[in-house]
Amino acid sequence: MGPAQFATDAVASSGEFKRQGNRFTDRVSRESTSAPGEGPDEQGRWPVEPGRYRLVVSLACPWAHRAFIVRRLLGLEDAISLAIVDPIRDESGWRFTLDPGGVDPVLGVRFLSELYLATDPQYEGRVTVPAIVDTVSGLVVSNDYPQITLDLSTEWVDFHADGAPELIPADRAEMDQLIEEIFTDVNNGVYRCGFARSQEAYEAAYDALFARLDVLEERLADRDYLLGEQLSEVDIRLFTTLVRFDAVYHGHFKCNRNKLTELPNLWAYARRLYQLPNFGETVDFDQIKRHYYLTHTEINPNGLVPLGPDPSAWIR
Ligand SMILES: N[C@@H](CCC(=O)N[C@@H](CS)C(=O)NCC(=O)O)C(=O)O
Repeated sequence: MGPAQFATDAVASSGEFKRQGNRFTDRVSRESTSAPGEGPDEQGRWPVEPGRYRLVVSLACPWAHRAFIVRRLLGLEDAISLAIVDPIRDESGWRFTLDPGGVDPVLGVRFLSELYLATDPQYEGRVTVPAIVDTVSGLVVSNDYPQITLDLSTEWVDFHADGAPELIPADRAEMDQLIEEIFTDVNNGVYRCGFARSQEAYEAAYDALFARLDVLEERLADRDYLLGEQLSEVDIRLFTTLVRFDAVYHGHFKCNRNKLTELPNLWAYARRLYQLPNFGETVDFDQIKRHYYLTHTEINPNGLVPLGPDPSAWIR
């Protein structure tokens, strides 16, 4: 897929934050016509091969956190390996400084940008996680985070653990609508608050965020999960924003009409998810807070990282 539809982040004249598109939109797909070890077919489909691909995440990043959770829930740890970048980006971007010698042991690089530039030497956008990387060629297959998690469910089904949850319902319409609303107003909404460059843009994002949270609060009055009694992909997408809400978004991004803990159904729901196997263990509040408060120096110039809130509330 060429860069035609790719655009970098922008601030509209209204001061509104516009997120960049995803540059690498190939997929690992059961429909690939490529043989094992080969690159993508003409439609950008790479062959499904356990042990071949590496998922690069930051534990701080809500978009990467989705993939980290889904990979574990589906039991794909042996099929798709995992690289974790340092939560602090410096001028070189995401770094493999948590690994011995500062080098990813499989991909042999120090910076995620090396892989992006090997794949597209003209790349000028932000170098983002999550990314799926081919360990054979060292090329980036995808940084298309919404598709990455869906594909872990649908394309890797032969490698799912016994009893793995079915995260995508047969009829997707209701889930897809929720995904869209939650992306716009909540997942990306918190960023639109935090990165707004005008009072009007901030207020519009804030109003949309809390209006949506009010709707979700009501929806969760009579159900355990967003679609009813069964966990699905959209729960994971909401969870990774909710778990960061009081620790980061409430203060750092000025999303402060309420704390999550003041919205009783959402708070009970978020804790219910946190306490499921493979959810709470994936949450690293220390990396989350250090990433946001130390990386966005324009909105937290003194670089102090707050000590609270007390994370033990999540397991009560
Ligand atoms: N690929 C998406 C979502 C992923 C994303 O934004 N990840 C963040 C971390 S939460 C990132 O990698 N940022 C790198 C940067 O801003 O330089 C995007 O570009 O907006």
